[in-house]
Amino acid sequence: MQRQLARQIYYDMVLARLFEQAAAEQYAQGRIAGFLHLYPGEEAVAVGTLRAADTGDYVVSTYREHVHALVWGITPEAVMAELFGKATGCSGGYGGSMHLFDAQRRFLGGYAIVGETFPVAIGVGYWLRLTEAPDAVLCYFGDGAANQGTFHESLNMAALWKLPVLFVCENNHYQIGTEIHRHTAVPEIHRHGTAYGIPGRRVDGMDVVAVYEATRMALEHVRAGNGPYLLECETYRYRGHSMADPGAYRSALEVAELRARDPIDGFRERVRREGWLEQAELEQAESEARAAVEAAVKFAEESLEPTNLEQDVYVQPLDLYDGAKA
Ligand SMILES: Cc1ncc(C[n+]2csc(CCOP(=O)(O)OP(=O)(O)O)c2C)c(N)n1
Ligand SMILES: [Mg+2]
Repeated sequence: MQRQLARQIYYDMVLARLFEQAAAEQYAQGRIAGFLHLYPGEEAVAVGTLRAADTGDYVVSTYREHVHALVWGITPEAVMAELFGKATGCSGGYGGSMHLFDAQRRFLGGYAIVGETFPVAIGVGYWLRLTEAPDAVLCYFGDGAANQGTFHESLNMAALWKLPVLFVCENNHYQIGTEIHRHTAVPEIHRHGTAYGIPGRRVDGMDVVAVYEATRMALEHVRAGNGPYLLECETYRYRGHSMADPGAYRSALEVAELRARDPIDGFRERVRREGWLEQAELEQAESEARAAVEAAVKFAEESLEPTNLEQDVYVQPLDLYDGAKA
């Protein structure tokens, strides 16, 4: 792996872990309201897939999307301010944790409804196909979302129209408190694509290099005009489903076993073994990430709340009313 890429990946994963820890602390202090779904343990999935994508690609993610937004270039300040509900947030403070958005960067959400990402992704994919654009869509979803009707309907249409969509399953084995073998008849999520002629594979989602390489191959397939691909990343979340969930349905032993396969520790060991980076470079990346998170919290604290709550809620309501009368 190239030095520059190894450094970027390490920085991304450390930033992701520290950002989410800071978000949990700020939530506990009452500065973040509503639901907050955190990503520790799953970092290799967002980082490995998005660092393998091109900057012109589109990203559609779920409510567990802070890290996708950060890797895709939304600044830690703009993400943290959005969690705080401040006007300087990437959605103007109107969206919050589950609705991060940046159209200019082609980051199209942040969706709270399970299975909502699929129709949005195939809409963009359809447009890319019509305009013969070279870009792809990365569509993230959890293992639980594979049971939704939108998943099957969208897979069918994406295959039928050969849309350039990479479906990325973040299989963390739980749908809130329900373990995967209790919520789906076929727990190998990538196999769900076979009914629609969509190729796919499962990859170790705790291994960022494996995720990166699998994504490169998958995106090559998608960009060559072959239609969609379904990449299933097996991963694990260390915390409960959201800050409201203590996660008592899992044994301490299960969590400890998965923590022993931590994606950041694993990558750091690999970097040392392969000689990709020096110890000083790792430490430098860590302190830069720490400083970025501290600055983000300060920025969010000092920012102002939005003043006009009606802004962007209605599209010229009077015009619509007049149109209806006519
Ligand atoms: C249509 C719909 N049904 C139910 C919910 C409530 N809900 C929120 S998250 C969630 C679990 C989803 O699990 P999964 O897709 O595996 O994602 P994870 O949280 O594990 O990342 C449920 C059922 C919802 N938001 N939308
Ligand atoms: Mg899940």
